[in-house]
Amino acid sequence: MLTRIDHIGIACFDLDKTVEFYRATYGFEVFHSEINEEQGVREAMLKINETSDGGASYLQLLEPIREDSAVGKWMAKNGEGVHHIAFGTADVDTDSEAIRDKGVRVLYEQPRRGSMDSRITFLHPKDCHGVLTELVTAANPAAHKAAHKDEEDH
Ligand code: CMX
Ligand code: CO
Repeated sequence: MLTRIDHIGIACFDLDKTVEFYRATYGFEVFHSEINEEQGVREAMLKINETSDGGASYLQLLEPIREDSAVGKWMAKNGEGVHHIAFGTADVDTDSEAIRDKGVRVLYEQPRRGSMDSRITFLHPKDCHGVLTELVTAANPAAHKAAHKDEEDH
């Protein structure tokens, strides 16, 4: 079951400058950053809020590290902007197979590694009314709660 908006993926030319924009304008801080070689991106996750399913919602800022990556190719055509949305689920395998059975193209045979060791897959934008859609299972949904509790305890 899809239980939250996990993140909105935003393509940008300069990750550091874009992070600074979100910090200075809205006060959002970087929760996590990494390079995902397979996806061809440098990325920063800005946590917006925790969600009732034990997860959280983020903005995912993405800077391509290769022109031929999915984000690099998209930016060559569109410039900066919203690249995809991602729904969170406790079970990406079951949910993506159920969606595949409905005739929507799921881009990966098996989910792959996403941000913060999550498991991710994508649905083809042409089968989703023009929206590239990602499904995400967090590495350890309970970890969000544990981290938050720790903050409260101090
Ligand atoms: N949103 C909406 N439409 C999109 C799109 C997007 N992000 N990316 C491509 N499209 C559209 C294109 O506009 C094009 O439409 P037209 O034929 O009408 O022009 C069509 O889809 C095909 O696009 P393309 O430019 O030829 O690109 P490809 O088919 O080579 O790749 C896709 C498209 C979706 C298969 C590829 O981007 C992909 O595999 N994406 C999943 C991986 C990914 O996006 N990784 C980066 C994020 C990582 C993360 O979130 O962690
Ligand atoms: Co994403």
